[in-house]
Amino acid sequence: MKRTLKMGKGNWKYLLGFNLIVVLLGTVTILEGAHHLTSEARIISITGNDQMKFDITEIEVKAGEKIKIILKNIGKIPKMGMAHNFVLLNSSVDAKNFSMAAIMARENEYIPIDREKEIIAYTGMAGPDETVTVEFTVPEIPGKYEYICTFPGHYLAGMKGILIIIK
Ligand SMILES: [Cu+2]
Repeated sequence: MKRTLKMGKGNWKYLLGFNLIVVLLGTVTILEGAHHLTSEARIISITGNDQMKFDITEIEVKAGEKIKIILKNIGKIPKMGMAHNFVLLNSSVDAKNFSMAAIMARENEYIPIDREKEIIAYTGMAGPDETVTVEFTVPEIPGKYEYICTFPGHYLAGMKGILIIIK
């Protein structure tokens, strides 16, 4: 994943916090990995297109199931103007509000770092013919969790879906 961080006066604190999050996420991943050594992640393949739609808008999973999302951008429009990601939000998060906040996070592939606790899992941005993936364990709490693409305007255009967690 390519990241560009411009270092300004106030950015050191931000960068430090970001590094801490990366270290914490790394630790969690290692612990998760040890816990699920015997179970392979179930692969769920999704496409995104130039019409700003996911082909799959409903995914049913078991509580605590390990899954791997593979998102392919099957469009043709250059990445600057059209790219897609998969961002799974916590069940209580207002997705529309979140997508608005994400617009400001262009330098971080439209993932607002200050709202990272509202995110369960996310991929990088996929340009045309690119594929991005994320592997994670879904929450233990059954319910409906919304996933969206945070490229500006895509949520409002309908680029979203529901992950349903069942017992
Ligand atoms: Cu998109």
